[in-house]
Amino acid sequence: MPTRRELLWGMAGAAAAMAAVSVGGGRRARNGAGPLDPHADSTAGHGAYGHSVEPPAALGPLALDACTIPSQRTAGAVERTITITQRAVEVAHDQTLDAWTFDGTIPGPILRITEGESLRLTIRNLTALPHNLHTHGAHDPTQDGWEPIPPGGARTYTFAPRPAGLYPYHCDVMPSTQHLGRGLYGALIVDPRRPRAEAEERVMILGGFDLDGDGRSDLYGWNGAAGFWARHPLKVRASALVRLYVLNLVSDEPVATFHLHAQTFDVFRSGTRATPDEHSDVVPLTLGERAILEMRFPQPGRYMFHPHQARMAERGAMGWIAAV
Ligand SMILES: [Cu+2]
Repeated sequence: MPTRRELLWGMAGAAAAMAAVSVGGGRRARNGAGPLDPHADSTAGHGAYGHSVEPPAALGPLALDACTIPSQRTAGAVERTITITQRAVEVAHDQTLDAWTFDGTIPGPILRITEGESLRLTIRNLTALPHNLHTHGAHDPTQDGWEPIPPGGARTYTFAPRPAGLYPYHCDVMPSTQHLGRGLYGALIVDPRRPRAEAEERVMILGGFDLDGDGRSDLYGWNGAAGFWARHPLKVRASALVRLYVLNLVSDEPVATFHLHAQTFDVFRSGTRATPDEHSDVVPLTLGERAILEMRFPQPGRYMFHPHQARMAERGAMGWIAAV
């Protein structure tokens, strides 16, 4: 039987979904070239592409940096406390998700550790429903994080994540479409003992936003906001080695791709090997799958990226990389 909170959520979600259709640009998406957004940054080419989802107006160009630019490689053990909260998060212009978050953001904080070192995570649940934080990869199974943490509860897990690679962490409480669709996911980078080459590093997590709570994503976005990277291109230095940590946390589609225009990249699937598995311009990622991509942009300019799934690209997941 649904709780009062869930009933309220359902009502609010239904209203949001109706707004998504009328305001969020389903109409504009279908005819391909909606009216130009008066707020659009002309340098981003926003609007001219016909991309219909506007990002939250309050988010400036640096707003998602904390979820996008990882810290430097760490040495030694890492200890973190992560708090699960419920809060309203604007995921597109005038589109608010009644979100569950790790530390207040979608996605949660980027976790980083060197292979073999100890990671100690304390998870506090300040919401009214059970949640947890389960980390992918190999570790002590008693420290996996699958146990639901009751409202007001906390648990601590200590483990040495292995092998080196890129891993998602996420809430694993059922139904996972809801717990992922409302924002409970993030990235864990496990660096190899022998450091990877110096690079400009960015983490890009594709998520779906289930505005009406029906288990189906209504909007999509990289690092917690639909339309953001179309307005505010991901900036990298031309000619520098760029390393993208790309994860697919969309819970209700069997596959998503990362496709880059005008440049190709090395693909390190799951980031667990030192040599590339392939070289391409598109990489398919099943649910929870991820890849480290390495590329350079010798020619300054704007390079489009998006999932090749049209529904996702048209509903917020198209963006630009600006090599400057
Ligand atoms: Cu949960």
